[in-house]
Amino acid sequence: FHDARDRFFELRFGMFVHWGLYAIPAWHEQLPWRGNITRRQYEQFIHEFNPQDFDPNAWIDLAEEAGMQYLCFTTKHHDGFCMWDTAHSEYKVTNSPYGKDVLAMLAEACQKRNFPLSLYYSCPDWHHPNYPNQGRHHEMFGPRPGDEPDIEQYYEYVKKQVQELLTQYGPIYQFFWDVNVAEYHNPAINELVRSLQPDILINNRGPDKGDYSTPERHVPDGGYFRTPTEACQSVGRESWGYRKDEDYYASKFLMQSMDKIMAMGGNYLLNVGPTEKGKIVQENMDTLRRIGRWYKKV
Ligand code: FUL
Repeated sequence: FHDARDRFFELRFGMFVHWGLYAIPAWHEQLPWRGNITRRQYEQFIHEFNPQDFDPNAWIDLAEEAGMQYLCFTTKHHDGFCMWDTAHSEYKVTNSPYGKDVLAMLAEACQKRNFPLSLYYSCPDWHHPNYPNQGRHHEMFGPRPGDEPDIEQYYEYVKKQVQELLTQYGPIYQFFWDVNVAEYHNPAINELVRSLQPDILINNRGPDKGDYSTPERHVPDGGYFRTPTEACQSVGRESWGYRKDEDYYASKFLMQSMDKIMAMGGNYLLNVGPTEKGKIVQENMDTLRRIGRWYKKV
């Protein structure tokens, strides 16, 4: 009996990429919540997004040099901005000056190179009028004029987007939900995901339980993981998106955390945040290459 999802035990090391409008202010991917800016002001960054240096092959080259075996991309972060040409929102990359579907470009490059692609998708959505803005990350957001908080309506939007993401971009390795608000359980959505791509793996942050757990910036002190686990960690201390004054970890720190996670049976998803131009900065490239030289030896 063969289960394609057993790939999880072979693809042990992946590249996480947080990329969106937040690369422009270059402070934190949760700027509208953590920073001193209104959602309305933040949304204006769509008119500046023009990543002329974006080259998906350069990202995959670097991932391969680092020994990484797959790439997980933020299709939509909490800001609600869609990095693909969705038919269900105007707040999307194809309405920016860049105008191109960056997910399509990335998916095409991954497919050509046989490099598995995973999709990150945030349940919280600070742009969509139906998202209730409740729970973690939303303490200071009330509804805006015109908002109609309605989780059922919002989930209809999510389903339509899932349908696009899983039918128009080729085979997807994993669906990385981010932080669903616990009371909005909805098993039908993961069922939809599985019906569209039966071989997909789904993480445990979605509207229903998934296939694997996702400890974040955390290395347990000994023991081993009792269920399939993919730990995630960013190269910087402060942000997952690109940050101008980021305090980057030493490669040694990252190697040690990766080494421990893997010894406990976990996979390791290491994050970089490309700049507003679409480039991964030199310092991160050096770190990833150093990790690659070490990882390929051990
Ligand atoms: C968290 C998010 O809130 C962060 O912004 C980031 O995306 C991280 C990987 O997951 O829960």
